Amino acid sequence: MEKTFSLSQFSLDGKIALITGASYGIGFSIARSYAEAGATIVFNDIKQELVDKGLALYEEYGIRAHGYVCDVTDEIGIKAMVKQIESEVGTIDILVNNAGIINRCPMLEMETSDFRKVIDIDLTAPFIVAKAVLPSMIEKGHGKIINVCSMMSELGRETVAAYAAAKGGLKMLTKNIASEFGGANIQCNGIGPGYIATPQTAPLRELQADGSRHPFDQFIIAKTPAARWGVPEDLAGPAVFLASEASDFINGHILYVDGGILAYIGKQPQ
Ligand code: NAP
Ligand code: GCO
Repeated sequence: MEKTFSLSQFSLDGKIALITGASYGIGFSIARSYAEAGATIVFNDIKQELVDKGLALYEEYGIRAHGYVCDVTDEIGIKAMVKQIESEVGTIDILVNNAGIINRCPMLEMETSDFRKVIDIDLTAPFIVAKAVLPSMIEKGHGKIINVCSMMSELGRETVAAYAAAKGGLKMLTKNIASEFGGANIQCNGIGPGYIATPQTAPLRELQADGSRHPFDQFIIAKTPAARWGVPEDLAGPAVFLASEASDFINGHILYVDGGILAYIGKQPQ
């Protein structure tokens, strides 16, 4: 009888994965799950101290990761890093565009230069890194690109104009890479984390002077059917799925991992 399914479809054995900005937070958690699934981990971060901190963390979990210092917005630097990875580790099978920043600021108070910086890191950099790894993927005849999108790829809110514009753009870059390179057996999908407890969202969860929870923290719990913040580990399974053979016929899709936020209109008045 023909075998239609095997758990080995989820294996990343023998694959080389580059995860950007993965010294800690969501990137680290995705990388850890890839290592667990059999992949060799390569990551970069913007400063040597961060890379060293990341390497120590990977080692704590028994993972022999390869860390590089590189700013994702530096096109020449990224090209050189990808070349170096190819000669030191091997060609990249899986790219996760994870590095990102947020600048929370009311739109009328935001400097255009600050808006541009968010677009540069959260949208232009995934283009730069994808462009650097695609030629080898095309040559190899396969590749997976996973862009870390956001609730803000779909929704807006006060103070995040630049971030929402960048993550909305990243959703469309994802669909475009899928469209342009699907024929070369390259799948480009997005993962859209909900509100995840990481240093990036720490200011939204800070305890108030009187010991009560931050109003935004309470707002998120009420908006999330799962009634909790996500943790980076919630992204592990979905991220492995999108990097594995199991998702080979999924292309240009954004997989939201949000505890149900996007499905929910909000609590009814009692
Ligand atoms: P994080 O804790 O701030 O980690 C982001 C990482 O990217 C940091 O290591 C950061 O280094 C690095 N980075 C920033 N700019 C860089 C650059 N130019 N070049 C190389 N590395 C750079 O963020 P996170 O919460 O784990 O988020 C990871 C990704 O998920 C981001 O794209 C974020 O937008 C997205 N996301 C987060 C959430 C959430 O709720 N946390 C939800 C949806 C999407 P530094 O420490 O030096 O900044
Ligand atoms: C914010 C948050 C969000 C999250 C995330 C949601 O200020 O609203 O930081 O943007 O980080 O991207 O998916």
